[in-house]
Amino acid sequence: MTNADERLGRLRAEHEALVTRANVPAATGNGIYHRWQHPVITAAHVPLDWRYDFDPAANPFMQERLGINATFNAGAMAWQGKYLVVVRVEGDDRKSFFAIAESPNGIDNFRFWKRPVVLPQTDEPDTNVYDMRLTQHEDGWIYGLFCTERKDLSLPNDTSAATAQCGIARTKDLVTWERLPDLKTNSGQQRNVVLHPEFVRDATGAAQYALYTRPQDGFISVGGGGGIGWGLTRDITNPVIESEVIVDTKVYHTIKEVKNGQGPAPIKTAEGWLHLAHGVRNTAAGLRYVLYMFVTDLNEPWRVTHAPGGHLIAPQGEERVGDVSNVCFSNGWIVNDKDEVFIYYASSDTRLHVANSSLARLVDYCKNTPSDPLTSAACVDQRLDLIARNEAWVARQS
Ligand code: M1P
Repeated sequence: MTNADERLGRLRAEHEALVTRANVPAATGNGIYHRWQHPVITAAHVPLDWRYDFDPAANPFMQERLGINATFNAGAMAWQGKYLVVVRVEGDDRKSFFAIAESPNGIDNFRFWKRPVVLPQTDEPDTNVYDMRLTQHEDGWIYGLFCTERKDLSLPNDTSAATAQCGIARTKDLVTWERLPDLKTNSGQQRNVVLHPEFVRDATGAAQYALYTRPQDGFISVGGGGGIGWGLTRDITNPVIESEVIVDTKVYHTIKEVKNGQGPAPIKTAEGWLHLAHGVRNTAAGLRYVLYMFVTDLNEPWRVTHAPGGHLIAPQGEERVGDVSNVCFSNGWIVNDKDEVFIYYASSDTRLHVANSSLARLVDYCKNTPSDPLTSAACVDQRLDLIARNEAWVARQS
């Protein structure tokens, strides 16, 4: 046996141990959701044959030839009895691509399919693609909407100048993807675009596809734009949104002061559409991304009916550190047949985690968490009210 063979044997054993490691519930949660101790997918979960040349003649030191830097921001859906995520896999070369991994229980044993997703190109090739949102649409297709990023050719001397737009692909089997034209809107930049799962009818009863958007002026800064938008298009094979209304705006001195964006496609419940989103504020240490929820009306999904104040999930402990520190981001969640909800969130643009909850818990959270009263004095009033009600409850027990 060569040194290369021996090293490959060790790599394989370590990889298998990692992929099959049981996850462990974290300490008592907040009653809303439960965190788990281990990330569900890390760069080390990526199959060895995507990274190493196994032939000792070609790779005598068994070096990693195509390294993986990070695995994060995953779309998600239930598929053939499995929990499936379409992960943003980022190579050491900074280019992201999509790859599907599945788990029997949603919390551990995630294993990548044999090959990454082969995404067809449009006439204008993508430089980078990321953050796919999966939507099982009532038209029968599974759509993947993602960010396609290209060099901003209007600024040839600025090597950081980029434009972000919404790319669209669809599939029936998650193996073969059909690429559709990129979404056209009146905004120079778009990220975090998500397809609503149902048609919305116009006054004549004609079906329209509905999309959550995030109009923005610059590549990083949303500028005067921003907020989670809502737009309609009749033809998804020629997707054009003429006008967007803002569903959920950014607000001064809140968790979404600088920008926000829709997470996964919303979940339909009897109480309305449940939305998960990210909110961003600035700090001396840079941007801080947290997750929050809101509910929109069943018949008018662009109208917010409940907006619990503050964040649902914020980066904690080791989650706070990574390539882009202090970030929680989610573009995928799954509801199983027991109405349990699995929220796949990434930390610091580095690895993927799960938090599990249930529809009943999340609806309760959205309906009964007070909204942000926007001033310190009003926040104190909220707490005084809670304390007074608790004192009255304790008194009634004695
Ligand atoms: O780096 C944090 C996140 O930044 C972007 O999100 P947004 O468009 O809301 O600023 C995205 O690039 C996302 O992938 C990334 O996690």
